[in-house]
Amino acid sequence: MKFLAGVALLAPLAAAVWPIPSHYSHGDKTLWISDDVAITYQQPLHFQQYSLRASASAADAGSGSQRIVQKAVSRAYETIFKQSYVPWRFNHRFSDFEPKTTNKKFIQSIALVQNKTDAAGVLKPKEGQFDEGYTLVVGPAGKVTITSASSLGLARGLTTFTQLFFAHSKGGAYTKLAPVRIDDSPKFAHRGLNMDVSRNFFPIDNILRTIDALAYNKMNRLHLHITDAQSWPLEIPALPELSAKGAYGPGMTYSPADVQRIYTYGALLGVAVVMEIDQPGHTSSIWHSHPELIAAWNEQPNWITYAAEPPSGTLKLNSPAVYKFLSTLYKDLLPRLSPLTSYFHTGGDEIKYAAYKLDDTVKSDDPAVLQPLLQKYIDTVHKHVRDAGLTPVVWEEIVLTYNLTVGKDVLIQAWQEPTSAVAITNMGHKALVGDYNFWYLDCGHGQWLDFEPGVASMKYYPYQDYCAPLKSWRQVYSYDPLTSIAKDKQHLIVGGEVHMWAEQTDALNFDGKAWPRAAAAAEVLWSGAKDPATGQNRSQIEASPRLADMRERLVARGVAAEPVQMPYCQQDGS
Ligand code: CP6
Repeated sequence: MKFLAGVALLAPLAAAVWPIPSHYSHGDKTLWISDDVAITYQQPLHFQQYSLRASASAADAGSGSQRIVQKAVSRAYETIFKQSYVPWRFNHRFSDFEPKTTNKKFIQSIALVQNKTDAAGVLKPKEGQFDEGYTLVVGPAGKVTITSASSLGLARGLTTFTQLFFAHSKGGAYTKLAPVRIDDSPKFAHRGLNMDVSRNFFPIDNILRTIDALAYNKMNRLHLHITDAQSWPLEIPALPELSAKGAYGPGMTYSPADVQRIYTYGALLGVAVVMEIDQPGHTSSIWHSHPELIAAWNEQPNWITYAAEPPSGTLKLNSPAVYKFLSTLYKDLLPRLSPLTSYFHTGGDEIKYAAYKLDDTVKSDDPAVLQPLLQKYIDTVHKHVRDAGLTPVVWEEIVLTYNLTVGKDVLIQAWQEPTSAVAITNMGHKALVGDYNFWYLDCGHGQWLDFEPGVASMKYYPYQDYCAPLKSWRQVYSYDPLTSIAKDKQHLIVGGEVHMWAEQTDALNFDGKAWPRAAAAAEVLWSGAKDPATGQNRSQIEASPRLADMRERLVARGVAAEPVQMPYCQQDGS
């Protein structure tokens, strides 16, 4: 380490604890860990004992809290012993950095101590409801204690614990950091990734792997943008024609069992799924099964007058048939989601008023005519959402562009400029941030086609990549969700999301586009953008080798994350 004296103290030994804990101190002693180390899990009303290895084959059973902790322990076992993270990629190639294998001292025990009983909805966390903070102590004699007020906090602590360990070239796993003391808690409650699975189809395993990677980065929300203009992959048993005709093809749909599997997998990892049905715009895919519900369908060549992207098409705004459709849709879908999440996203972005001039139930593009119709629409949809016990999430245009009124419980998702989050919080609303200039991970991968309104053929998709250039991990990392937010409004910034719109993303390139850049956002959201010691944005020089290390750990768990830098940078003998 030749760059910064202050960094040099920490960097050579600090394993990739990512995101960086609030308080982290450690020594330089070696401790080994055996896979039969005893684990105890203690809550006010529960006591359980097993070993790390036994956790891997334990049944998924018990209370929500027990299932969460059981899953976290078996993941820790898999991570430390099965994913063979190799330290020599990131250590001096000529030094004997590995500890001797004689006279091994072992971790003696792991105590998971939960000092409060989880609230009843442990599988459906909501902002402010669960304390994900934890304390992790590795004592000098090898006694490990992780303490938290919640099962999710213990899971976060176990995730950190795995990042202290390396696989040894002669077998076994060790840490060189003992003793350790970490006190850690998240800065923001909502730490998410928006995954668009409509523009391209993503098989389930891709979604589950993404949830796993999110949890490993202590992110806790997967926003599933599951329908849009181009395809409707979501199976609705009460409306089977929707996906039968609106999906890209057979086998490119999500069945109720698939949805259940995704939600359950997320809930047990502390990643609440926030499904979005975008509406009333971005609904052209409904036309294939219900043409009578859609206005301004695929208006060519002037699609740009009617929609943000082709094909144009929007749900009619003053149609009893649309309201009946919405009721059938939500009565089928929402009760299946509500046991496993607290949120449902009702979309609302990028409406073009001109589309309603072609809507036979409206025949107007006058905002004064449209505003009350939009208000009735959103009130109806939000009533369905609340009746199912869920909290609505909407895009910023609902309050900033169409001037609609929504409840103060609603999360308003900003995406345009820091000024959006400022305006939302000044209205007293809760906001999620994710400015496209920083947190749109799809940007900069597009081809630059000249904008040609006359191009009707979808074979030459006229998508303009107007958010180029690509956002580097440094750009993502440099974004502070509290930018320009007044002190007395900062509590309304509930968190944020990075976005992966999928016009040019599918299962083959998703991992490399998402990771490790989403990890950069994860650290901002968990640890805060500012270094408390300086009040300035965190050092990218400090973060770089740590993120490079985290990237190796993501690769070890099957995520095809892009490299941060060359191994040479950490092997150059300096
Ligand atoms: N799709 C939907 C999109 C976008 C949005 N909503 C989008 C807009 C601008 C940029 C990138 C993506 N593709 N449904 C905006 C929330 Cl630069």
